[in-house]
Amino acid sequence: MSSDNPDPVKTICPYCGVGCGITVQPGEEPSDVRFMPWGDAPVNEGRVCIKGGAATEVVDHEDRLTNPLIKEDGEFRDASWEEAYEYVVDELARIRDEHGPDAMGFYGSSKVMNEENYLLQKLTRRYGTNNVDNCTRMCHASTVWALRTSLGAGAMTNSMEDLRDEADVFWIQGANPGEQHPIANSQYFRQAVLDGATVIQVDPHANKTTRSFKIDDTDRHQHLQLNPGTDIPLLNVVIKTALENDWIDEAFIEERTEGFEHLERSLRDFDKAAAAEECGVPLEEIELAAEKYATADNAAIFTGMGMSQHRCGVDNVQNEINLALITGNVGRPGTGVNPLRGQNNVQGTCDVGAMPNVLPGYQLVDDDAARERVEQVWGFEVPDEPGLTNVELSHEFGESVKGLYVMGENPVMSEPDANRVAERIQQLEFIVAQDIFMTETAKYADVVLPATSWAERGGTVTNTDRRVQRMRGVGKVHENTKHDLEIVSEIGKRLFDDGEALFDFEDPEAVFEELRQVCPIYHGMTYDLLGEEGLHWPCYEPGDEGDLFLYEDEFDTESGLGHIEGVRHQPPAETPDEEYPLILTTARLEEHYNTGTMSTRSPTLNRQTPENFVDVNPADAERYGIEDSDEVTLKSRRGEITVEAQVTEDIKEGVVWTTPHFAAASANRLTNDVLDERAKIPEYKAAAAEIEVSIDANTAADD
Ligand SMILES: Nc1nc2c(c(=O)[nH]1)N[C@H]1C(S)=C(S)[C@@H](COP(=O)(O)OP(=O)(O)OC[C@H]3O[C@@H](n4cnc5c(=O)[nH]c(N)nc54)[C@H](O)[C@@H]3O)O[C@H]1N2
Ligand SMILES: Nc1nc2c(c(=O)[nH]1)N[C@H]1C(S)=C(S)[C@@H](COP(=O)(O)OP(=O)(O)OC[C@H]3O[C@@H](n4cnc5c(=O)[nH]c(N)nc54)[C@H](O)[C@@H]3O)O[C@H]1N2
Ligand code: SF4
Ligand SMILES: [Mo]
Repeated sequence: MSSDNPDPVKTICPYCGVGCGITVQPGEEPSDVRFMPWGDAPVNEGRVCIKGGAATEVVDHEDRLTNPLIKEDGEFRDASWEEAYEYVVDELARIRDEHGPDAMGFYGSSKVMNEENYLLQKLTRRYGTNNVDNCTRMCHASTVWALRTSLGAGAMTNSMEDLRDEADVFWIQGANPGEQHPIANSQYFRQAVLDGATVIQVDPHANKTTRSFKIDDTDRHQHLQLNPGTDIPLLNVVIKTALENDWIDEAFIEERTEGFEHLERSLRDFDKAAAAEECGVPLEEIELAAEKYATADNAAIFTGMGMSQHRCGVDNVQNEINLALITGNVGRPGTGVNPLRGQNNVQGTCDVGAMPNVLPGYQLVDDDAARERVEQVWGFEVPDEPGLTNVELSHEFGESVKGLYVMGENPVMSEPDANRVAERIQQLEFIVAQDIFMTETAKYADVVLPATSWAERGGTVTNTDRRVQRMRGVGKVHENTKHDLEIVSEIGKRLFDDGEALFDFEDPEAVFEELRQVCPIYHGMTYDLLGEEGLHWPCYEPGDEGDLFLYEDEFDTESGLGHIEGVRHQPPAETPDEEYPLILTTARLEEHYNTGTMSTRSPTLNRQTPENFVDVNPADAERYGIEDSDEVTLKSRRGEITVEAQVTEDIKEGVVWTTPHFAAASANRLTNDVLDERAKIPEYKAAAAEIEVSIDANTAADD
């Protein structure tokens, strides 16, 4: 085995969207890769959280996929790349010929680089369908929808840097940066609080974010512990309080927004006291928080999964936009509406067009002029109808959808109502899984393609504040694995008559050069210009520095105005009843990462909390006869899991809180797959549930 590049390389942490720089140090053997700090890395200046420090632990894990696999009589056997490619290409061609191109679904990956996702979505479109999506659908799809339609771009309006330096109030709703974006929290947000800023956290659960801001005994941290799914009424109380007290910015509303009258009208008969009661938070507390936000010089909103993952996800985020716009808190440093993006490259995966309704740079597939611009560069026709989103795709498995190509996702665990996903995926005629590990999804595949990991190859990724950065690899650890780029390119070359012309690229930089031509917000970037600091988009021409914050003069909407629109409360699709009297919500811990394919294999991460658990409020525990550490069965209308109970005040009474991280007892066996109508994001954050002490753990345990 040989390593392409024996020198230490500066690259980007493969876990979350903060985009911390780290150094990877190869050892004597290519497999001895080690983590080292990158002292003056642009985002984190050398600091990392527990995941960044442990990132190299999984690179040479014994479970890595090392050879292509083909399933025969229900068992996998090793295959050559030649055989695997041939099988994949024949089956993709067969499905297109027999059922048409829309019978295939392609999942891009927020764990892989811009160039690789760019190529996968190009392959999807050349195949003749727009059925390509990525985990943003389960993540910030609703946020992106609301931001795009009401402000202009589906990304953070501001950057960590200006937020740290200028924000006086951090309004953090449904996000837990203390655990999910730890370096953003410790190095940027907490720093601002040490310098005097105030934090308002809106979350049913107390967590490391809560604890990280309890800095002294001042009242600069306020936690509004609301019932899941009551964010719209809570924000309506805040907005009405701001209106009543004239804490709004009339000049800003007049000059830069539209729709204010609609919002005002929608709240005319709104009953604040009744709403506060529904939220489960005292009215005075919400009013106090409203005063802090609306009277601050610069107030910034941070929004996460607690807002986006509801069937009213778009409206949830729209109401945050409403609050920001009426108080004039957009378009300046230290303000804005800021989704902390999830995976290391979810922002980039969306930017490069791995979504069913947009081409690279968020150009709509049904916009003729945009499509024609891209077609000119590509040299083939792009279908003009938006494709299916990934949860819609899985709802169609075995129906209109017959085949699936999954690059770096694990839908059998990550999608809601996972028992049903596992049933439906078996109805497909052909599945390819391209991953670094044998996932719960890959187990159902006909062909498994082994990819190199993040530490082994180069490319670019885009972090949560739109900074495009280069990743650099130390070379292959396992000889017979291949870079995602090479795999997709080889399949493209073999599958289409014009494949050689469309998919032949010398290296990731050559792909980036093509990407720039079709993606206006990246047009001004080159590998050389990205250098070690990276560049923020939008970066239209070489030499542009990119923008730290957006919308200084106007919004990127058709009218140039920010769009305000009153929204009404829509309770979760399932609310507690006699049979299922609790509300289940799901999220994650710092040492856990999504479906656990990497984090459960990392000794440092896995030893912290190696099994799933459920947080239960002491009052509920007493009602159900549950003691701390009891094994309990948690049930919803869709399934059950057996986990250990943690009896804690951290969770609100009437609510139970667990995680999707472990295959054997994943929250997604319980979650509801109802979708937001527009963004198609599932309601992971609220389902009706019941809990009981397990009678026999062994019989209740999962298969
Ligand atoms: N350590 C670690 N870091 C990660 C990840 C990981 O798995 N592990 N995943 C990455 C990814 S893909 C993403 S998208 C981000 C996610 O990061 P976040 O956006 O922070 O997402 P969650 O932790 O799922 O949920 C945030 C909070 O929402 C709260 N919540 C639940 N229901 C509601 C509700 O109805 N209303 C409100 N207001 N709050 C609610 C939860 O209690 C939780 O504290 O993190 C990224 N970073
Ligand atoms: N109940 C509940 N469910 C949720 C959520 C929740 O809050 N609650 N959150 C949702 C969110 S925010 C998200 S983002 C989704 C995540 O859903 P997924 O994206 O399906 O989950 P991951 O575990 O991140 O899967 C990433 C896959 O990429 C693989 N991989 C890593 N590196 C590479 C590489 O270099 N090449 C290739 N080919 N593969 C690679 C990993 O091994 C892993 O299998 O889950 C969603 N599911
Ligand atoms: S904050 Fe995110 S990017 Fe930074 S080290 Fe931790 S997991 Fe990696
Ligand atoms: Mo995510």
